[in-house]
Amino acid sequence: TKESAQWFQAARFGLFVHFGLYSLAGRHEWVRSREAMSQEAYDRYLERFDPDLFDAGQLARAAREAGMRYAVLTTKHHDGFCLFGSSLTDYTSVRAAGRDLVAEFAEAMRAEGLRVGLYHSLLDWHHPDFPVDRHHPLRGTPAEREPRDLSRYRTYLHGQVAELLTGYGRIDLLFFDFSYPGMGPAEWGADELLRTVRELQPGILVNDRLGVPGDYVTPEQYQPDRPLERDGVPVMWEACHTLNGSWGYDRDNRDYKDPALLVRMLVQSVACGGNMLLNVGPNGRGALDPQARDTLRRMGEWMALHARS
Ligand code: FUL
Repeated sequence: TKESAQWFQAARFGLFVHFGLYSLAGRHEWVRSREAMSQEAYDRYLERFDPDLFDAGQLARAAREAGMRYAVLTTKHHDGFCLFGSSLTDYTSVRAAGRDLVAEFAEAMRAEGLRVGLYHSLLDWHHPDFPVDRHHPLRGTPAEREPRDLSRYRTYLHGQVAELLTGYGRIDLLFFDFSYPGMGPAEWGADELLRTVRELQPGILVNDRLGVPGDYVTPEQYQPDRPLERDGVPVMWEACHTLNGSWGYDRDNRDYKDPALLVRMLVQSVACGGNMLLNVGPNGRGALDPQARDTLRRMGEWMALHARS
C-alpha cells in the first residue's frame, strides 16, 4: 500500500538480526551445510540452546539510538530451527528454552517505535521433505535416498508463515530467503503464499526472493551506486550488509567494516533512493559483541548530527 511504501522509504536505515543454533557454533550461519554436519552433530547446539543474554529490549534501544527505524529478525534460517512457537514442529526455541523470541522481538521493537520485520528461510535442512541438493548437509549420505514429498514441505512452509502473520500483531515487512535454480515460485507455491500473506497482513511489504516480484528488492553485500529499476521502472530497494562478512555470529572473524565506511554506504543508499539493512549476529547466548555495539553507537552519533526526518 501507499502508506507502507511511505514508511519504508522514509525509514532509510534498519537492523537485521541473525540468531539461531548456528550462533552457538560461532562460525557462520551456513556452518551445518559448509561442514556437512549430520543432524545429530548439529543438535549438540540444540541441547545447549539457552539464550539467557538475548535481550530484545536492549536490541531495540541500540537500533533506535543508531537512528534505525525498523528491524528484521530471522524467524527461521536455513537450518530450520524456529525462534517462535509452532504447532507444526518441535524444532523451536520455545521447546528448547521456553522462549518465543519472535514475540519478544516484535513487542520490544514496537515499544521503541520501530517497525517490525520478519525474515523467513524458504530452505529447510531439517524438514524431512525438503529436497536434498547441493546446499543440503545430507548430500552423499544414505539418508539422502529417503523419499521426499515437496508438497508436504510446501504445506509446512505456508502453515508457518500463517502462524507468524497471525500470532504476533502487525507485521510490517517479510523477508523471504531464497530461490535458486530448481527451487523457485512453483516449488514454494509462491502465488498462493503471497495471497495468504496479503490477506493476513494487508499493509505488509514483501521482498522478491520468492522468485516473483515483490514490493522491494534486496541487493546483498554489494553497494548499488544508482537508483535501481525493475523492467525499466524504479523499484524500492534495501541493501543488506554484514559487519564482517558473516550474518551469523563468527567469533574469530575480526574483519569488521569501519563505522565511517558504513556511514558512507548508508549515505550512498539514501542518495540512490534505497535503504540500508545492517546486520548484527548475537553470540550463542544472545548478546551482541562489543564491536557490534560500538559500531551501532558510532553510527548513531553520526545520525544524531546529520539525519533529518
Ligand atoms: C542469504 C542467506 O543464505 C544468508 O545466510 C543470509 O541470511 C542472507 C541475508 O541471505 O541468501
